[in-house]
Amino acid sequence: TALDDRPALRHLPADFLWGVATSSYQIEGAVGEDGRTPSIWDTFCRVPGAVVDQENGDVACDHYHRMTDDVAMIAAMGVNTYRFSIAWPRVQPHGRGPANRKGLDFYKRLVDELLGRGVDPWITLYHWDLPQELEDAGGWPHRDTAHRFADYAGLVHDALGDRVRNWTTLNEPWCSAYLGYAEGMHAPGRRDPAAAAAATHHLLLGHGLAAQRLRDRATQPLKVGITLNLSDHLAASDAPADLDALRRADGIANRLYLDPLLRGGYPQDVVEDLRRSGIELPVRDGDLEQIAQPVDVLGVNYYSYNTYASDSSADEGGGYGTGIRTVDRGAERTAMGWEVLPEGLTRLLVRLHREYPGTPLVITENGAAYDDRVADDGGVHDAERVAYFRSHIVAVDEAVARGADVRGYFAWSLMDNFEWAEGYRRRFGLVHVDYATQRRTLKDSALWYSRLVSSFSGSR
Ligand code: GBH
Repeated sequence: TALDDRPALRHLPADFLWGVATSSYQIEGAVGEDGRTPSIWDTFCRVPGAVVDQENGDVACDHYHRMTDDVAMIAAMGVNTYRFSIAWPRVQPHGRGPANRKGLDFYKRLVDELLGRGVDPWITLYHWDLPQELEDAGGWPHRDTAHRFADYAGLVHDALGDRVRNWTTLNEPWCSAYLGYAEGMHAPGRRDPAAAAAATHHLLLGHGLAAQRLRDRATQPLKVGITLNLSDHLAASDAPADLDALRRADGIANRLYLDPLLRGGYPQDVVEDLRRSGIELPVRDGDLEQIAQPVDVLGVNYYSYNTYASDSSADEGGGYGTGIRTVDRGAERTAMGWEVLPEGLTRLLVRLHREYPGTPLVITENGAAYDDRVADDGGVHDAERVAYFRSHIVAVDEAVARGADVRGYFAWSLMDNFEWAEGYRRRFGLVHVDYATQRRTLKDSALWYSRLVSSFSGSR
């Protein structure tokens, strides 16, 4: 059957990590319980028109109350690692000052459940749910937030550092900065390109400060990294204007983050592009060294890539630069409208290996949304998602064949959840969630992935 159609993965190492991923606001619910305060997403969801159908994360997958069963489900799938994020407003409700013991207790129990079932926890400290009080004080465009983030990282480490080895500081700082502060599509919903640039620098500084804090406190060998949303985009033609559109988009979305982290400084061409629009990155002495301290792993989130053409009438909203148009390649699209282009993942990983050598890579997210329904036979027959995962995992194997140092793969997502501005209508899960009853149903993709990872034995 199609469920047994598993690819031969000849190049992945024997100790390759197979995981599933989630994030706090997207699954937990229980937003007012045990001392949690509102995050910028709780606030943003109340803004009319911000989220499809005015939905919010108040209940989400009710994971806060169903954690034990959810961990049993993860373990039953046979994966060896689980990536989740900590809700900052749960564990440090005012964004500064004392920890909230009840909030930390939830994550201690989660970690214990995982370890007890042989699943390694992979913690993300920040997946977009900034305490609202810190946004009120200026948010990421404000330098102090970077220091608050480092303190918060230390506080989480004090509670979990004896048992958790894998630490990711930030998830997708481009999304926090540009979708949140320039395009207004994500919380806090601001539309100010200068604020987005300042947020970028303070997110990266916060990463550097937090990474150092974790290492200073470590009582066991830790792996510290950051996760970026990355895509190796293409130009529509070799015409200089199209190549320049590609350069600018690649600069804002990829190199503005990769270069300071892995090469010690911001890309000069992007700095000049920003300067031309009157924007200066708020860099102070010592910041670049703080940001550039070595990371043990670079997390890569990949969904698709774009092909860009220059078009003075087009405005992508500023998140990739202006005067740039996205070209339709005619490929199959997911329910998000993103084209299914697995070869882009191979190209991206090989590029990272060549241009930023020496940093091990882990795919921290990859997946697809489709309009799933529970069928009459009780199953969810998501053949397109199986095909998506299959082709992208083969693309990773191919990248390793070409020299990329890829150590693991996390499917996005464990289960259907709150898909940010898209609300609940977009389903990324391996597991289907019926929100009326909170009933979980393994989709065919979960069964397929489970068989793949359970039978995997690598080549080396
Ligand atoms: C991730 O963000 C988030 O980390 C996660 O919480 C979310 O649920 C998941 O993805 C699904 O949306 O250039 O063609 O790839 C997604 C970040 C960045 C992905 C912009 C799509 C543009 C389309 N997104 N990207 S493409």
